[in-house]
Amino acid sequence: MHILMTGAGGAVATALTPRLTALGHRLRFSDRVRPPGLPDDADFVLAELTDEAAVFRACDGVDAVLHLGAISSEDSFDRILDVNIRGAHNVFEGARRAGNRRVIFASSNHAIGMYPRSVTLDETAPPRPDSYYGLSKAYGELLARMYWDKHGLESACLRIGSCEVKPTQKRHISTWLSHDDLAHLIDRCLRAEGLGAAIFYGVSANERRWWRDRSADTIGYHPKDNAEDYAGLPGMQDPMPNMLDETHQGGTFVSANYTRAL
Ligand code: 15L
Repeated sequence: MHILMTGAGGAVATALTPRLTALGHRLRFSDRVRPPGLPDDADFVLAELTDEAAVFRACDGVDAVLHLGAISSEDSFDRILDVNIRGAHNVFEGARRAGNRRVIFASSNHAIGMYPRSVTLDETAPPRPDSYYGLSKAYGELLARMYWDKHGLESACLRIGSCEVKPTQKRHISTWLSHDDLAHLIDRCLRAEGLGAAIFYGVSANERRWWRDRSADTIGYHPKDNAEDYAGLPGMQDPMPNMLDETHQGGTFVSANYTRAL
């Protein structure tokens, strides 16, 4: 499938490029600057997410959009509003105008970060954002829902956990998503029939994960990696210094700017 990948210069996009290519997909890249490692003959469209016309141009002529571009952690409300909220709107609207088949939206566990770690969530769990960043991801999920309900644009919103080469901290024992499993999840979302407006968790086959959805049955997502294999490494048992972060799913995003009396 021919896919526009936004945020092409980011670490996750860089890890996905060879994997999605090996899975048979053709990539168009976009970002606000040309990623240094991109080959000269790569299909690249320069687009700030805030630049509606540039985003529309980037969406033109592809089958699907993989929207990874965003500010990827907490920031000021104004910056999140411009890049993540307005940017996601430009992408969904660009995909609709271009007649793209579907959008795969990189949502985040921070859309549900205020849930305690003691509960296991499925895809029906309403958002409980832990930050402006998480709020922007919840907004993206609602955009996806509206573009399906009103315009028939299919989507999968992936509530991604911690997409890292390998787990490096205790929280990752539950939240880790390997690059191979993410590529497999995206591939399944691209190939699924009748996706509608789906929400899935981007998490590997971690024994101690907090999220379980129906993605195995509905799209054939069968992750292979398990953070338990790394649980014995140094530092992997260290709790977070702040109790709020240690007890809530979003980790350090939870206590940042927290003003409620404890
Ligand atoms: C995310 O959504 C962030 O983009 C990433 O930087 C990590 O914080 C990750 O979640 C996580 O929760 O580990």
